[in-house]
Amino acid sequence: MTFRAILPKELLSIVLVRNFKTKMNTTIQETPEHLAAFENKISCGEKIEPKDWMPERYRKQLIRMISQHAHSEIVGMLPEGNWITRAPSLRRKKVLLAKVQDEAGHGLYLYCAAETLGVDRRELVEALLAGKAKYSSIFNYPTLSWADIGVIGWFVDGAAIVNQTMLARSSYGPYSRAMLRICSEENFHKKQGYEIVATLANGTAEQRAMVQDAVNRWWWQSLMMFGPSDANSPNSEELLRWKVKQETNDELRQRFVNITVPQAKAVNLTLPDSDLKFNSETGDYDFGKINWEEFYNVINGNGPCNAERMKARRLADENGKWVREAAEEYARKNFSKTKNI
Ligand code: BYC
Repeated sequence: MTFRAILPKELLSIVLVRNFKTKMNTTIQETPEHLAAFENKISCGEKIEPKDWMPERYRKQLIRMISQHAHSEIVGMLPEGNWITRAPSLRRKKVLLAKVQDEAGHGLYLYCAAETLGVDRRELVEALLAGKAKYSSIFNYPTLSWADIGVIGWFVDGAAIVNQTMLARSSYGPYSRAMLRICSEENFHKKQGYEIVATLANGTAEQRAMVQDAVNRWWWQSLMMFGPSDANSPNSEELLRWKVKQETNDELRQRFVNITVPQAKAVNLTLPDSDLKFNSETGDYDFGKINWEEFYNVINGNGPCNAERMKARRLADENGKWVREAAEEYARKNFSKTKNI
């Protein structure tokens, strides 16, 4: 069997692109003039593109953030992928399969966006597998019932949309453009989740209890997705100055709460926060205290599913080794043939 026959076309082209990509950001010494021109471009709302000069710190911040985002998409396939075989109907199974596949696509765009900064995808993946790179805290919790799949779409994809709509205006061109497509797909994901939730909320007493339980287990963890409070966010100042982020962690978290409270009311579900109430002065919903100890525990590798997630990714990497080797060999042979023409 030829290699072309066993590899999906998309995977093959990704492997080929990866192997022949050249490093784009040649290092030019940073001078006050360079920095001033760069910051001026950003303040005029122009995008920074891969071949433009950028401070080393900007490049590092973007690699950190984009790669963590890519890892989150890939690790994020695990809690939902776990339910593909157990979805309650063929329709639900097809929709979930498509959603999980979309997340893989998001991971691939994001690794490509990170590669435009001159880093190799393999280095990034190895940092994840070695436990050195972070990914979103939310994926370290278990999916205990079918209702969790609905609530993940509603809360987790909903939170991601709030965050990523802001990132679609990011100053770095490849990241902002990747976000445009990702956000449109996330919108479908959120709608499929909310539809599952609404169906269960209007179902039997047992189904209502199941979905309320899922809401109770995912609410606070979804608020943590936006990161630490502004006072404790070491990266925010720099990212905001360079317009990688355009709004703070707390501002985005508040927007998510404001959007989600009426949606919960519409399906008669209760959000598990006795301090949640509308503040007519600010026009926001005030909410209770987040358990930051739990958050730091999870991002430091000690959440309920961190070990399980990393084990699954390491196994997938090991099982995919022969595919990568075959793809690289195919690319090498094909490239030397092209050179001989
Ligand atoms: N989880 O200074 P801060 C999806 C880390 S996936 C883990 O505020 P920053 C989906 C942070 O990295 C979408 N770590 O950082 C997929 C930093 O550590 P380092 C995921 C977190 O960068 C499948 C430290 O805490 N979205 O939608 O200014 C199925 C201090 O934080 C978290 C993204 O990745 C966290 N929640 O802001 C369904 C969005 N929060 O690196 C759905 C892209 C913070 O200094 N990323 N940390 O060691 C961002 O927008 C920002 O990086 C963050 C953090 C808001 C996450």
